[in-house]
Amino acid sequence: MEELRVGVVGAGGMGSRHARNLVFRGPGTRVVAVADADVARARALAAECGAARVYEDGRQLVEDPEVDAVVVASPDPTHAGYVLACLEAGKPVFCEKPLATRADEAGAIVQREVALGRRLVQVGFQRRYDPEFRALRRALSDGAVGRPVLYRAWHRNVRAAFAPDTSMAVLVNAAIHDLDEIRWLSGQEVDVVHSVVGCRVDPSLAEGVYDLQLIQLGLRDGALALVELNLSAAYGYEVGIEVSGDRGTVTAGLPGGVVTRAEGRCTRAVPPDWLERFDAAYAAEVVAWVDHVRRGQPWPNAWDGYASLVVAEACAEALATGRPVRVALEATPPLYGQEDG
Ligand code: ISE
Repeated sequence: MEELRVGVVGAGGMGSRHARNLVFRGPGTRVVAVADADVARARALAAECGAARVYEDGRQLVEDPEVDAVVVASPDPTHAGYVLACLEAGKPVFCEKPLATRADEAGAIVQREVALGRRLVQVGFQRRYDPEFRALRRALSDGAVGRPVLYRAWHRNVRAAFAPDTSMAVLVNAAIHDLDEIRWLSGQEVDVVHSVVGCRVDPSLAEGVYDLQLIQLGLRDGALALVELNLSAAYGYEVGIEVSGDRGTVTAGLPGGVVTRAEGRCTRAVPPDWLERFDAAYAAEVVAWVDHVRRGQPWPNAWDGYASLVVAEACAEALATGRPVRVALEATPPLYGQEDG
């Protein structure tokens, strides 16, 4: 099988992580080009990955005929533009989440793919490749807890990875994972955002920017979901979910690993960030992407990226108005169908 020649747009934390995973943990690929507005950073990553080409402008990388497929891991607001450029060039693209920062931009990507009649976009919702979350998904589909009626998720960062200037930015950069996770685990679309309330934990944030949000959702099958998102939890990075069914509960994300008993204490370590917590998932998702590129079946796909943004916008509206917001999501186009990875 021919080697896939990959170009990486964005040489920051996630771009570097994906590039290294492709080079050192992903068989059948070569990273041939790196682009970043900070050319020195692009050059350093290119040197590490053995990539010959360096660009300041990601669009030039997308158009490079030596590049077969693209990883987009630039700042969130630039994602949609690069993904559309990849679709114009007919190149498969792995886009770090979020697919866009607004639902209408993500909707334009879906429309473009539907017009092309093939799927070229995979979105970096890495939790879908985490062994523990996948085991929980299997337990649910095996009926281990009966009919799921409540999804109770938590998502805690030590501190925000960036300085959010709006509560919407918090939803789009961080809660988007939880919204996708609930869609994936339940196999349901969100029907209504019952409420979103917020609290400013980090006093350096502007007033009205909530780094702690509690999100209550209703799913189309009548099940409920509650997400606790806290970007300023200080003590470590934790992500988990408990799903209650009508016969039991199943939980992923409880502290695991080595237990130390010393000095009158019994302790387990909590990871400092998502790079450590989801190390295996990040490797698995790009390895799967390479395979998906060959089969033309990226997962999670552009529809997943779009649907989660529609819910995020409804959450922002519920937060701003204090009222429930019905989620107006059109029918899934047949191009996407019902699937699991
Ligand atoms: C970050 O951008 C991620 O994608 C992490 O997975 C998430 O947990 C974190 O909250 C985001 O800021």
